[in-house]
Amino acid sequence: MAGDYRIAVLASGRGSNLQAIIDAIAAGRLDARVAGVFSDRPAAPALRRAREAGIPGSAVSPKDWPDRDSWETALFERIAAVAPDLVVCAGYMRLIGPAAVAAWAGRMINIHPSLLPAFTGLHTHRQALEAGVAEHGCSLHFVTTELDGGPVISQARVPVLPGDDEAGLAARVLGREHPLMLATLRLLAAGRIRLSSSAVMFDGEPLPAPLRLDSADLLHRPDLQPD
Ligand code: NHR
Ligand code: GAR
Repeated sequence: MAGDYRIAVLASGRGSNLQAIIDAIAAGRLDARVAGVFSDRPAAPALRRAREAGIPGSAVSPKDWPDRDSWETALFERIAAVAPDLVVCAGYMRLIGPAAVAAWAGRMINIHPSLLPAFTGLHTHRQALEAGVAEHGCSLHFVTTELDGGPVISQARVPVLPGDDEAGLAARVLGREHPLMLATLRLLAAGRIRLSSSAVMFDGEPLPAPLRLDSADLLHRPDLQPD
């Protein structure tokens, strides 16, 4: 039955990844529904995008709560109330604490703008330019307590070109984030990707290397490519 797979999106800002998900579902390119959008920032454009799409949106601001734990508990209670199959962190900018990580283990993913394990944390495009790498990109990984350290599901690569600045490189990466997100969500919604104790399982086998997005919409196993 169409749209049974329920996705909750956590976003702090712009929400272009959220928009890509909303648009793909509306166009019949992803068999799922966005059950709710959640933010730590009431002014996040992601919440406006949710509203415009008729999706329930909810802001839980840390400053309205006495401490970090009570705030995060309230946020994840709201998320749990929409009964998601998957929580997608898409530009969510706060570290998620161990209780929420444990409660959603194997059911929470994050998109990160680097080829993990390279360049964790913030300002990844600046980090890539300063390191002088020839390739950069984005990764989707399961969220664990280790920041940007959870098992990587899939990646897309872009070249770093002469004359690139942070904004230009970020835009090139973002152009691959959206198809990577959609292709990966399709596999998750179809039940083809799971997290075992610590390995990513793909079609029942441990994934030896992240899936790779090599064309507009196709994920490949790099270990099975000629390359
Ligand atoms: N939480 C856990 N437990 N594990 C991860 O891998 C997470 C996570 C929460 C968010 C996204 C991440 C990224 O992809 C992410 C991954 C925020 C910071 C950060 O330092 C770093 C990485 C990421 C998200 N945040 C500051 C903090 O003190 C606040 C920064 C700010 O408010 O501007 O939480 O890059
Ligand atoms: C994306 O580039 C995402 O990879 C990055 O923030 C941007 C959000 O864009 N995530 C992080 O840096 C996580 N710390 P969006 O709000 O338009 O989807």
